[in-house]
Amino acid sequence: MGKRVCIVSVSLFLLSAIAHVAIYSHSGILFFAPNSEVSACDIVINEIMFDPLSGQKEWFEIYNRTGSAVSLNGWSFHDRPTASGRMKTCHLSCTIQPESFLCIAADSSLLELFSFYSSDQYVILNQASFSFNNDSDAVVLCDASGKTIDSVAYSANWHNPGLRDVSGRSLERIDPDGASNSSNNWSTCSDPAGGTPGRANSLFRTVQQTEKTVTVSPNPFSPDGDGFEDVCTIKFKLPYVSALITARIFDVKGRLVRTIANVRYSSGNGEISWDGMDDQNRRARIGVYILFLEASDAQSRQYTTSKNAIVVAGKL
Ligand SMILES: [Ca+2]
Ligand SMILES: [Ca+2]
Repeated sequence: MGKRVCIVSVSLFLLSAIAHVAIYSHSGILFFAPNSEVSACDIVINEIMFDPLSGQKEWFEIYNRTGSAVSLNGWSFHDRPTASGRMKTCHLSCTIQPESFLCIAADSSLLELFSFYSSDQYVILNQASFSFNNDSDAVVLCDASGKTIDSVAYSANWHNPGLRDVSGRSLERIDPDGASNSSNNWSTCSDPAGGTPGRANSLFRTVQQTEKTVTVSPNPFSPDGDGFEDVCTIKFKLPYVSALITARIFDVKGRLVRTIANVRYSSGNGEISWDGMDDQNRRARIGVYILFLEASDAQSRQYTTSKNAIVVAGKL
């Protein structure tokens, strides 16, 4: 039985390599999808971790913009060639699912930091030559014929200028349909984990928000620990890709009750919550409070504020 599985695997590999078909399984059934000609930017470079934390290695993520699985057998990627034309090339042998993300990692260290729903979301190459420079470099993705499908020549300057330390944070593409090499289409991942390998980017958006909205729900809320409406969620949509958020709760006399976010880096569409406790970890009294939210965008150098009333309710 094991031998038959092995022969079938080898046959499938050869078939996929020779005929450039994508072979993928769904619910235990094998599908064969011919790789109709893959055009430039059908597959895009979507996220790059070029300056990982110590003990971690580089990775990058690609996104399949098409509705078909694409075999990457025979594909390769390389970094920026030196003046003498030398470059580090790594070869691929895998498949990317339709409208899906695939993280290509130098080694398995990222599995210590990031979780994946499925092994379809990443490939571990274990190729010693896989690394990218921290100041600037390029990621060039080529198909089996050597045609460039996408390339990004990034710079560390593409990170959000409002952040002091960006090591361990990836650069994320904001819109997969947007330009590959526009610094406006890239910025620092806002996910607390520092990256979003194998899934949609924290900064992903296709349409730029033009108006600011802040909603509080439930409002009133009753933080009495009975499991019902104990926490209120503050959702904000800002006209920025990302922002530094400060959110404070004041009582009606203007006294600071609680700082719930202090210059926290966030995507422009984000949320924070208040559990009804004050900064001394005491439960806030029943009454009306004011949420004062400040958001600054270092990239556009814009700043906005909003005020919302929040009512803490409870049994008298
Ligand atoms: Ca590096
Ligand atoms: Ca991602």
